[in-house]
Amino acid sequence: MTHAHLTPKVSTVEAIKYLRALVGESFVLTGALDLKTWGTDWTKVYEPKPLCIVLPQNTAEVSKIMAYCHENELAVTPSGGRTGLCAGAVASEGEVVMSLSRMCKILDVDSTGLTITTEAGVTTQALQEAAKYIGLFFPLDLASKGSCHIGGNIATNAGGVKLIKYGGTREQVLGLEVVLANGDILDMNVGLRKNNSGYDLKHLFIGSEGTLGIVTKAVLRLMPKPRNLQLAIMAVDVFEKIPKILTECSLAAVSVTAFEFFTQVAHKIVLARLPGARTPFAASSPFYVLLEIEQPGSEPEMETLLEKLFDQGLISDATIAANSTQFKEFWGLRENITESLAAHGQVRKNDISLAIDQLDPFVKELEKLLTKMSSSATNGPASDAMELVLFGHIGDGNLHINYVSPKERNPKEFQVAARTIEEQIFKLLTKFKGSISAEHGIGLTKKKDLHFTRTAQEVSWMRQTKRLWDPKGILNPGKIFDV
Ligand code: FAD
Ligand code: 2HG
Ligand code: ZN
Repeated sequence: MTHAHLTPKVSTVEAIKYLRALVGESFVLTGALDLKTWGTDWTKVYEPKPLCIVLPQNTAEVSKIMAYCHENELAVTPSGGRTGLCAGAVASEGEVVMSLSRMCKILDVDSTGLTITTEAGVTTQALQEAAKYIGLFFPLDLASKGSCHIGGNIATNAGGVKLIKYGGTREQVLGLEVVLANGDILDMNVGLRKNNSGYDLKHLFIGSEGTLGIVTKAVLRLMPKPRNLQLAIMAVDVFEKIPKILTECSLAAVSVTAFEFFTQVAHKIVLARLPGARTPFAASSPFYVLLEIEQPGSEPEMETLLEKLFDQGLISDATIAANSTQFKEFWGLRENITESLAAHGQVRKNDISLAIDQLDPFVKELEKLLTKMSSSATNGPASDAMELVLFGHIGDGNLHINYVSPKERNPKEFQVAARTIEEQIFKLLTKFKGSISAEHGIGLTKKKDLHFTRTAQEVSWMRQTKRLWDPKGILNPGKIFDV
């Protein structure tokens, strides 16, 4: 089995034999459990069917594997930590899965130039720890940091919880080394802060979801450590107050390092599913905002800000984390939403973004739409119930909408029911000029919806770009769009 546009020139047996000779017997996996495990990501919707899993140990091996696959028309799916949420790393049509897991060395940390040079298979957390070790800070931060690779972060242009202050992955990348479809090694690895000498090609690969090249190395920005972080959870009674709170933060000139939100439903599910989780509030509230600020001076900026927000009626309750244990607990209430939802039921995910001033009008229309849809739906059994759970990086205009039904529900029916609502939401989103993907990417799950966000002209240029860099279409075929 392979993609329709490819005609493999070698048998599976020959390909595996060649790859084993290249990287070593034990670094080409073909066992049923390995194929299942490595052929999928967090989405778990598509049936994994890779040809094999190959684990190169350096760029030269990646290059030889690509040259062989190019020559023999074998599809290749690059694979990182497999935490992706849109089936970008799924291999369901006989692809060679190229995992960068063995390429996990941090090569250099420069505390003068404030850079870190790394192989692509290093986890985000390992980079954070390496920076911390020398008294610096790597700002990319997401709940999957213990598993996801920097190569995967770059390929998805991951966002995370600190984007509001430091930017996303794209903003951290100073240099890249990429192996192209034909095996050529493209070194854009100089890592200069400033370099206006022609097109900055590295940006093409950031967010390209493994369709243009295999990221093998990166030079990334480091930052001075943030000083004296303060964290508060605020209870908010109506959504429209959340953007207003953000405005007040800006007017008060506080340095916001995270501005996250979740609904009462999300909060309840975390409290029910996360061992030891506690709510800091006596009464529940429809919405919660997690606000982290840097408070370097002696002024109690967080207290002053919260007082102001109370006086203006923008928040109904708030608690400031009193110590590092509470700091972790509060963050846990936000960062464990995804895991808690997965334990709670079947989940389908949206990851939309809007301009901040469009958030409130959009949410108002969304509420109307959902009321209309639920009143027109017939009442089925309890197992068919569908909850919409909202949370996300609201300070960036990024709203995660998770559709959740009990595990007992027929999975196909669940997907159909969730899709019906999703389509209406995407139509609404178009009206507000939003995007169907803020940070997770398109992969397989959202490719049919690309047109909601991108014009036909844009997609046509994307296709031409893909054909230029990968004329045979062997790199992660079928992801983002069909060529
Ligand atoms: P994978 O899932 O392995 O792959 C993702 C894509 O990148 C695929 O298309 C793959 O082919 C490609 N790829 C992987 N490695 C390479 C490489 N070396 N070269 C070229 N292409 C490659 N995402 C966010 O943006 N923000 C969040 O806050 C966030 N939180 C999350 C929380 C949880 C609990 C989970 C499970 C996921 C979360 N994610 C988040 C999604 C996910 O962690 C990110 O998309 C992450 O960047 C994926 O990295 P990965 O190494 O797991 O990549
Ligand atoms: C987050 O912000 C991640 O926690 C995951 O991007 C979002 O599960 C989701 O929908
Ligand atoms: Zn997110």
